[in-house]
Amino acid sequence: MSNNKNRLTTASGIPVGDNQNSVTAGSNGPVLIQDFHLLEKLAHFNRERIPERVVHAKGAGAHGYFEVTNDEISKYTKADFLSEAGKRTDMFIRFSTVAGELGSADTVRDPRGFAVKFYTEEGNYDLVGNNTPIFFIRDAIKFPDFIHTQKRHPQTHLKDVNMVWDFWSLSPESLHQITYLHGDRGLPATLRHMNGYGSHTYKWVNDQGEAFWVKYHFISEQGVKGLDVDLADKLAGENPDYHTEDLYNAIDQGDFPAWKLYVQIIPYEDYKTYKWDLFDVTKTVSQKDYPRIEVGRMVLNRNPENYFAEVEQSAFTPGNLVPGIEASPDKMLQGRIFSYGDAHRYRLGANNQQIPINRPVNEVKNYQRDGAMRVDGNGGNTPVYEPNSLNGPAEDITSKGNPFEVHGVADSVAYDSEDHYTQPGDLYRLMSVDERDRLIENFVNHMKPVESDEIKLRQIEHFYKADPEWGERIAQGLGLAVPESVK
Ligand code: HDE
Repeated sequence: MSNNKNRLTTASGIPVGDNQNSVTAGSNGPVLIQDFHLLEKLAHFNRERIPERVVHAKGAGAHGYFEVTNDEISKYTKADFLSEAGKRTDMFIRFSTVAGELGSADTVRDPRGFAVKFYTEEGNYDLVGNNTPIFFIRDAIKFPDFIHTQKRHPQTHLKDVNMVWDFWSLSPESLHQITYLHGDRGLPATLRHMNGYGSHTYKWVNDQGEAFWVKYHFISEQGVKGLDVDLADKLAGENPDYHTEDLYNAIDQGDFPAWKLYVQIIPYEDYKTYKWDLFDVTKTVSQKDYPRIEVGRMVLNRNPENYFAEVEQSAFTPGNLVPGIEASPDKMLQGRIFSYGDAHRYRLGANNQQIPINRPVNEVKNYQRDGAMRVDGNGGNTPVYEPNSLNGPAEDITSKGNPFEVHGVADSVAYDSEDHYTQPGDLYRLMSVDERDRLIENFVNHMKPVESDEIKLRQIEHFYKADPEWGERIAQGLGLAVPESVK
């Protein structure tokens, strides 16, 4: 047997004799079907692509660690990885754009995914957020429709601003997020110069069973910087992977990006009386009412070895909630808890959590068996049912979720508040003069190609209701007048 340790093999480990020439009958003869190496290479090549994410398809990832910096946090949650200052947990993050396909440009105006997987000793905790603290809609039932408007027109297969603005002008709850989106933060200079947010309100539960509502803020230590619109357009053509390259090079050169994690802690009972619906993800919660408390620091210090293995195959779900962290009744969060696991089973298979990047650091013990790509020994000869008298893994009552009261009748109901204007108006008025000028210009340029004046006027009404100056300036930019009916 050859002692050549670097010899080429087939996927079954069989040494390959010739990787340059197919086996043929005579030098000019037909290729022989027995050339198994040729068949395997071509057949595997045809199967290299897996379904791309239906949203957030283009992304960049990095490994790092999270270190708790505040001992006080364990007052609010029993989550083990947050139990004491100095405790470090490995993590993996994937940044992404939302609407573009896998090969699309980085420097486009779009929210950025900010998906963090904490490999805690009590299983993986996934905090799957964005670089904006809010979202366009507040009920999961509208998500497929919304994303259809962000993708390609069914006939032309082109991006279509008519769909985008028709949907947004008919969904006034989107006004807050589209204002973020058309401001400086909608086009980050790099993935390192943007914040991350959990967006939803989540629930923390401490050792005494006391519950609190929380909002997560990852604040960039690099600062927050927008990208000049003209430069962004240029980069989208010249270097569509500009953000991906920047993140990789920064880490490769030891310039490790870092974020401080803060939370807003909201007393449980406040959900009944607070001026805004804590479970409406189109609204923020004022830091004057609930100041941010520091939790820890996230540092990205290692690039993936292999993009497909670690970034493309990474699977995050808001359903991965470790003891001490729970969902709130936010309809969007509830919908997401189903959707992500379903997306992973479709994209990566029933055993996607066994793919190394998704595997927890603690031991998995359950009665799930079989399924495609079962590569963890499938539980060996251990019991396959529970309860059992064979000392198989059993539930741990201390990990039970925190009970909470529910009331009302089962029905499809709209949110109580239809105030979609106060918070966007406040955001507009908070902006500096030149930020506001850029915002108006971005909106006008985006809306100009819309064919229907009816859509434009409908949207202008929303701007006007948030701030009359805002509405007037957009109308002027579009060569229209604010409808008298709204004045
Ligand atoms: Fe997502 N979202 N989303 N989303 N989302 C997905 O899951 C979904 C929403 C976000 O890097 C998908 O694995 C629904 C809000 C990120 O792998 C899918 C709703 C926020 C990523 C999905 C939302 C996000 C996704 C597609 C409305 C910020 C990329 C592929 C209820 C708080 C994660 C996948 C990664 C990916 C569903 C809205 C962020 C289709 C149903 C709000 C960062 O399951």
